[in-house]
Amino acid sequence: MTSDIKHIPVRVLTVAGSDSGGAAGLQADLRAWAVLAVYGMSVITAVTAQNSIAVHAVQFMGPELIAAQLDAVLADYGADAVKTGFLGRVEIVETAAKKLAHYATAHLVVDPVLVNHKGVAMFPAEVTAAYRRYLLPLAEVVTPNCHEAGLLAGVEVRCVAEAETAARRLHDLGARNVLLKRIPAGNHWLDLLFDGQTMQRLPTPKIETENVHGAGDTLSAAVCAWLAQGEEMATAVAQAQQFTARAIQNSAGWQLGAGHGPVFATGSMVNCQ
Ligand code: PXL
Repeated sequence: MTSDIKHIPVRVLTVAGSDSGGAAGLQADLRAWAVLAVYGMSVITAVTAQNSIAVHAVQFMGPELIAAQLDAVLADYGADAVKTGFLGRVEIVETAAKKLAHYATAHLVVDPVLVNHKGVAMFPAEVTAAYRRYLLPLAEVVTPNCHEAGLLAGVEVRCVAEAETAARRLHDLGARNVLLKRIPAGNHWLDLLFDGQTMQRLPTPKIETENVHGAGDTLSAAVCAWLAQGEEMATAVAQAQQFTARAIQNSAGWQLGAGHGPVFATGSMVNCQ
């Protein structure tokens, strides 16, 4: 017997680069989304050749192909929430912003990938300026680490007070919420969540491991999944923090690659829904 009721899965889209090592980028997003039981789609912005140690090569997709991918999925499947990750070029930031505005994306999570794991800028300053100009005004939430927040806000971010200043500036630049992550705070980390009114300080555990490759991607993908399911921002962030901590814990003891090993979200993680 067939049912008349047609169930539609929660649909999420990442606009991101491929990590050949599977730790970060669209692979991390799709893995997190499979665990969270939402339907993941991927618009590929670049292909990177990388492993646990370094990025060896990058080839960017042309803006026309990126626009065509966005049109293909958004005009047909649609998306309940979208996240952007590795964009890396002014014309890619601009193309993504134009299309996401055109399709009136319901929830947009902007993970501003601007620095490598050492905190060193990966792209020219014009790319940061393009995020400020085109993407931040569309973002329901922007999820920088301290280095990325510093670049975007044009201030130094070395402590919680400086991070709060940066969060306020990013809100002034148009992001409706700012999740500024992994601020060093003694024996734990602090994430800041600012909605334009309340600055929440959210402690997160410091898990002793080198295996944190893809942690930021996993966090922003999880926020995106919970927003897509209709959760409020504070709840989406709290759930995503727990999910990411469990994923880091899940892979903390692994020996995979000689550098920073992957964060591996799996369905066997307890209480991950
Ligand atoms: O973790 C940030 C990130 C996301 N996506 C891709 C990357 C990186 C970091 O290098 O290469 C494709």
